[in-house]
Amino acid sequence: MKRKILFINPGYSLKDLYGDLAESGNELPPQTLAGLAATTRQYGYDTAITDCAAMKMDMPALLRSVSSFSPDYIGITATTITMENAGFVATEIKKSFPDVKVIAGGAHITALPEETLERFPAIDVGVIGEGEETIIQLLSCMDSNGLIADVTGIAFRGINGKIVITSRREVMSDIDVLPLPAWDLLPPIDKFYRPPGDSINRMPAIGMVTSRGCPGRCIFCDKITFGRKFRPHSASYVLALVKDLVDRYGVKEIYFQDDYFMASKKRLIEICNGLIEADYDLTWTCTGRISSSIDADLLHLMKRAGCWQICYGVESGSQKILDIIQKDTRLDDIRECIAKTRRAGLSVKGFFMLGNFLETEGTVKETMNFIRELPLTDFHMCYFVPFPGSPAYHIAEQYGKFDKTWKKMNLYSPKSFIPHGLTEERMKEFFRKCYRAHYLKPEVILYFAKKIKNMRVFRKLIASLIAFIRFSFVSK
Ligand code: B12
Repeated sequence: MKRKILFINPGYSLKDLYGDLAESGNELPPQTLAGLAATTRQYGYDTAITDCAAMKMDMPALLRSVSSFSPDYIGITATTITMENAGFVATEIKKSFPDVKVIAGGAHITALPEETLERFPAIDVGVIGEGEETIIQLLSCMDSNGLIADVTGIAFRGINGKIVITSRREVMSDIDVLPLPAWDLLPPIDKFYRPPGDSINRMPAIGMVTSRGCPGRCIFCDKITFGRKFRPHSASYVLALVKDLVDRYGVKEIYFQDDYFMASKKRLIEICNGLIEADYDLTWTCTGRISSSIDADLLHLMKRAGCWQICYGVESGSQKILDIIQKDTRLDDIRECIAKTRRAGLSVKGFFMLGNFLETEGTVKETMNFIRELPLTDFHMCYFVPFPGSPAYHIAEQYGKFDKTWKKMNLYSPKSFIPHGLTEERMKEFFRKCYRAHYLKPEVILYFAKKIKNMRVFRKLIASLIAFIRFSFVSK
């Protein structure tokens, strides 16, 4: 009989993830689980996904869904901030279904496998790093009651309860061998997912990554899952991914959320040419990295291919901060790249971080001035958090007060890291001022007013606006 695996995206509250900005927060189809599920299905496992986050499922509903599918294995995904919840889900499932093997993976367990297994005895096995090859080797080993110590890339409890960590699995050299994500196992994309109103113009929409690894040296980024070598899907694979989403799910907009979507100019040109040729009713946005390789021809081609916005990681308006976080960019390069992108007729969203190492009132003021100066159409700021797995995690105590409690590692609340010389209150105040510096610019208000083309966009923007007002002027 076919063995069964149920993947779970544990629930979490948007309030926990996005704080006072929860109303403008988003829920996107989890590519992580759709990808892993496609792999286990390809290897003959009866596979299902329960996305508690999207379906707003409580524990009794989740336990009912486990009971009705009756899996042999449970696979749970978690980042640091969702780990407590994932551990709770594992614990409750184990209480009701003690024979089910619980496997967990993701950014958090990859960074802290030992601590996580010690804290949550209900997790039988932790998968470290890239998951597709490991889960197949692990399941086939467990199917035949083999020795899981022979499986590379896992953490588990040995005979005396001591945590054993096997050797790290090499990352895949060719990720094109992976099957297309099993989006069909998720709840319907157009009904259950809530993309960010400001970053998505049309529905149904999806966010996804098309590459792994990033050569950047930024110390705030957790890169221990995929490493620093850029390993992209080929342009033809990406075009197949897009075709599948357009043809089978009616997707009208895609947000390419790769760490470095534009890293290969050759691949990007091929993707754009493929999209122009296919002539879908599709628009898209992507992440970019400030670089001199971005030229007007490329930007115009992207626009012709349906791109309407590029999101750049600006991070700070202080060169001193950019240097300490190893962003490898200069303020003038940022100015030039953003101006070039706007000249090509594309919108630009700037991502910023507050409370970096060496941050002072002076550097925050530089950032605020930079926000006012740059011709950004959209803006996003979060607090700097030294996540496990990032280089910053190991040195944060030198630069400020660092609370390593997992649940506090939230990018929208300054509870985890406060640089020397600043306080939580001052950080919150600056945070609100930065948001105001952008969203109260007349040209930005006009930009958003022009976006109101239908009731859905209107409702989403109003909800975001109320959240913004409450957050900028009312909340403390
Ligand atoms: C896109 C993205 C988002 C999107 C998610 C959209 C979506 N479709 O779900 C949004 C914007 C919503 C988001 C939110 C957040 N994100 Co985010 N996000 C990413 C990003 C760029 C890609 C994630 C992705 O889809 N990767 C592709 C999949 C295939 O990779 P993966 O998830 O790592 O899964 C692989 C392995 O980890 C493993 N695996 C994972 N789960 C499991 C489970 C099992 C059972 C097994 C066997 C294996 C396994 O196998 C998978 C395949 O190889 C990553 C950085 C990156 N490059 O991965 C950051 C990243 C995951 N995010 C991060 C963070 C911090 C957050 C937030 C906490 C931010 C916040 N609000 O405070 C939230 C948390 C959301 C959550 N539910 O956990 C950090 C996590 C660091 C950490 N130690 O926790 C990362 C690593 C960024 C970074 N470099 O620092 N994020």
